[in-house]
Amino acid sequence: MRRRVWNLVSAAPLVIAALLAGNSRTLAERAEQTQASSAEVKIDNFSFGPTTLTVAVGTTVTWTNRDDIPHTVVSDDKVFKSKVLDTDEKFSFTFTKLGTYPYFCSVHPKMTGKVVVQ
Ligand SMILES: [Cu+2]
Repeated sequence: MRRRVWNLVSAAPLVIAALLAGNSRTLAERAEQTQASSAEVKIDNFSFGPTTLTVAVGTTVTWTNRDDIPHTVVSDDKVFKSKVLDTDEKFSFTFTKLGTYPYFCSVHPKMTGKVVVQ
């Protein structure tokens, strides 16, 4: 009987450590979600990279034109539309609804990409 009590007491630090570990993982996950609230697409060499970007609801996506040629970012469904972006200019849009958002460059319609909001 006395031995059983001692086992419980000696196990307590392990339980506390496990709880602390659980808490710190929760914090790490929260930090990850915070980081996921923005994402980047680079426009270079007549293409969007990544071509398909998957983000969480509420994410702000920023496109940056790294090409030496002007491009635009225009949603197929007219959900968003940038002005003509010169070299190093940016365009941002915040995705607040689930869905798949195909887009293209209106100057070069063969340039296409897609944002998937999960
Ligand atoms: Cu273009």
